[in-house]
Amino acid sequence: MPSRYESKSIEPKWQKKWQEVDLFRTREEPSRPKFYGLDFFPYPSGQGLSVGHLRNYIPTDVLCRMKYMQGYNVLHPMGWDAFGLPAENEALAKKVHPAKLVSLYAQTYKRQMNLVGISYDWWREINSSTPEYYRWTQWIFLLLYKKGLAYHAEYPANWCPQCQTVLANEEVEGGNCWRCGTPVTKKNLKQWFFKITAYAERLLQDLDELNWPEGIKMMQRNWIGKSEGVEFEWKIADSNLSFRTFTTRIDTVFGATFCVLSPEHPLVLKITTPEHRAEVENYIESAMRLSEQDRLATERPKTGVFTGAYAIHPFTGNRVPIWIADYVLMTYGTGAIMAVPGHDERDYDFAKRYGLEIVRVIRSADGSPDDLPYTSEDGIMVNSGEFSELPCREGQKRLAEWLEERGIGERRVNYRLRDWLISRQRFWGTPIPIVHCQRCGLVPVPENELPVRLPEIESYEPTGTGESPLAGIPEWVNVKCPTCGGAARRETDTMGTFACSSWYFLRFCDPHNVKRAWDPEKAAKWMPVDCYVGGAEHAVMHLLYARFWNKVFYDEGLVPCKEPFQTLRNQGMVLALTPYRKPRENERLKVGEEGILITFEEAAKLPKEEVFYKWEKMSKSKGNVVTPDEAVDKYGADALRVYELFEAPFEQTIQWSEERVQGAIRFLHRVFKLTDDWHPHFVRDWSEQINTVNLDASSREMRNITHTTIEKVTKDIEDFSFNTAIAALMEFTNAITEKIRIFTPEQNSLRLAISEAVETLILLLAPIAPHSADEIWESYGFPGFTYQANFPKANPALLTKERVTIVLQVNGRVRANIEVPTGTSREELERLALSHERVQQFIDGKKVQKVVVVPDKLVNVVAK
Ligand code: ANZ
Ligand code: ZN
Repeated sequence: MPSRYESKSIEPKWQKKWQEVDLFRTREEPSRPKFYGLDFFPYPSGQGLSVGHLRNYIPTDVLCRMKYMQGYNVLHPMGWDAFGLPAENEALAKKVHPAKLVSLYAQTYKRQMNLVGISYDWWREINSSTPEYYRWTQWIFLLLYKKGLAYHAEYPANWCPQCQTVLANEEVEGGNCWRCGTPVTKKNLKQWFFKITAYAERLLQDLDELNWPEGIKMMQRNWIGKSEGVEFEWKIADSNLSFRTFTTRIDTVFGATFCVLSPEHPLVLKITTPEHRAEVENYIESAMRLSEQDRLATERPKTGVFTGAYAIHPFTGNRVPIWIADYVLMTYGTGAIMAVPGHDERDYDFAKRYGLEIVRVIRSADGSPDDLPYTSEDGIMVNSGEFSELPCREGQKRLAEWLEERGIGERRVNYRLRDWLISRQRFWGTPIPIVHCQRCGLVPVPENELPVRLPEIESYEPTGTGESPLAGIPEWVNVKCPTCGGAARRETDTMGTFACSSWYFLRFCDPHNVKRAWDPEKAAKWMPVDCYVGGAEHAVMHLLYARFWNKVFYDEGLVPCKEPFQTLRNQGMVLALTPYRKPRENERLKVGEEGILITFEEAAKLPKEEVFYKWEKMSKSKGNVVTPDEAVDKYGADALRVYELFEAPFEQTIQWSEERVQGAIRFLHRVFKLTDDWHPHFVRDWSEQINTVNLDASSREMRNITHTTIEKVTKDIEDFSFNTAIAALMEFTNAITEKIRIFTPEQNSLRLAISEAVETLILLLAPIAPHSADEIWESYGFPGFTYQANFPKANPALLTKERVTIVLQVNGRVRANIEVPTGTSREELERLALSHERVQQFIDGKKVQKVVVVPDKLVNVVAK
């Protein structure tokens, strides 16, 4: 029996044994309930994993292992999100095919995951860049195309000049490329889109049912951005043209003193008068250079130009000037607004800048001060003709009806959500299975010709013309039209990787199917994912796209559930201490930096006052990465697991600490020591006898501790409260150690109770520190693996303590403790307190005025 946690000798041994019997191969016994636990599938980068990534994988592993031991069929798969720019860029730099790189990196990831004992079913491993996988991504593309949910359209795409590719709106962060930080520009290209907007309302409504972090749901709601308002028509003065505006505040319409069209609005050049033409054209050109994000930035000064044209106000008949300004977007509402400077911030700034008329049409309801712009919707309408003195909300209804009766406007719902731009002008992605024929137009590649394979090529250099490198391979591009047999060209764009990750959770249900993307019956067995775990950075893109596709599949009868991910959890990061040197005189720093990154060796050589440290996310560029390999070598996999779980609540960021890992090691040593002190044959026969003998008080107490620990650990793991689960196991370990210390061989009932406790400890520990648990399990002579044993179940009859400690106070100060049976009556507690020697001593000579009794806790005697 080992008396210490020796990671080096036990961990490789158990990993090998698990692998030999394919222990984690998914069980599919029809009589059992199912549990699908999933980690976001990673892009396997050349850097390999850091201990930071494990904060995602270890907790899911603990939950999945527990569920399996509880009798569930557990699906716990892993795969690679292998397409995409990073691999392509690296392939370019290293002149190696991206497929080679990716499979190499995936092997490293897999090895590192195994190194910490994650229980993935590798039989289900998938790689999104293999033809066996992307064939079905293409099949799904065609399904969407057939349903009218994929279309080809000209669009001023976000263009990253550095990556030389188009970016989705979601990939633009503050006007910059999310990947490389370069400012994003616009480029007009024909692009493929998925019509996610058709599902906007369902994507919004169904969020309510999900067990997701509230913050992520909020971000999705904001991204979908539903707003209810009124759309109505404005006639242009002295012409038969008109335009429509969308407003959420029709109650302010009497304050509309001008209108603003987006610079891209098709009417602009038609209505601009000759004397304003040059200025308008200049303005349009400068606006085109800005990203949507820049144009919306509230802190930017509002600029615009007058077109020379006027519109007729539908309520007052007044002539109002029509301007163009870049803060009005063509992609939202109607691309034109009624401007109400008295009650809208942006319109107010604009009117101030250009000296346009500002009128008040809303006042506060209670007469409280209300400077302009006054934006509250709780006010009263004024200066609004027959609608004056109506509360805003009432007015909104009446004004909408007025417009509807006259047929010049109607209530409308608008969404901020845009269609999903899927085209990428890159090589390393799923080819879009479409052929362009001069005669037939867009022709889908017939299903039996899928996959459209990526060609083997020498160079993946982007063309920089906005076309993918595939366009430079005539043998691949030039094909016969599947419909008419004439000359045709393949689509050369590939799909962004969010296509691959929008259905991979379904492929895991049926990973080797060569006839279908997945068998709907298999999906019906496993879906939805019961617990999905990953970083919060996927709040919008991945999680919204995957929900959208799942809904399309649901409508097709391919999946059983409206939502793919029932429960979502976001793990905290692991930060590493990173040394910096203070800048020297005349030394310039990059924006956002406070010092110069140095290594620990450099830091050791510098004078103390020149060095400072920061806690930062682990990354290769910072040189602060701790790899699983190093950590496992130094501390052991189980110690690493315990450390990461115990250090802080699951969602919280932790600071990597060698000292604290030592704490985890000490805990594991204590467990080994305890089991070493407890004879194996004791543990083997307790269960038959424990219900037949009379247990003494000490044994009953042991059993109570055992069963309350089972209950707590089970619930805590279920709730992702791993740190408190481990805290409970630490206390449990101490309690057992104490009982073993006082145990003498003639105490037969205590022997049984301790044996139960020891076996329970091993099994409760099994999901958390599986190598150690199996080692102890074996040394006790139990067959197989802890993974195959039943997870302990708490016996409800043993959950209440038999005896409790009551604190006795006099005038609020603790004077004594007594032990009584749980549930002792108030009267009896009062009697026991008043007759207690120590209490009597303190009330001696005083008059008892009151006795406060809190059953099972305390008695306070108030005496003066
Ligand atoms: C007049 C008005 C008065 C407005 C007022 C607001 C407050 P949400 O809630 O996000 O849907 N708007 C409409 N289309 C626009 C576009 N293409 N580009 C920029 N702004 C646009 O916002 C709707 C409001 O945003 C609309 O209501 C409109 O301004 C503006 F006191 O109309 B409002
Ligand atoms: Zn054709």
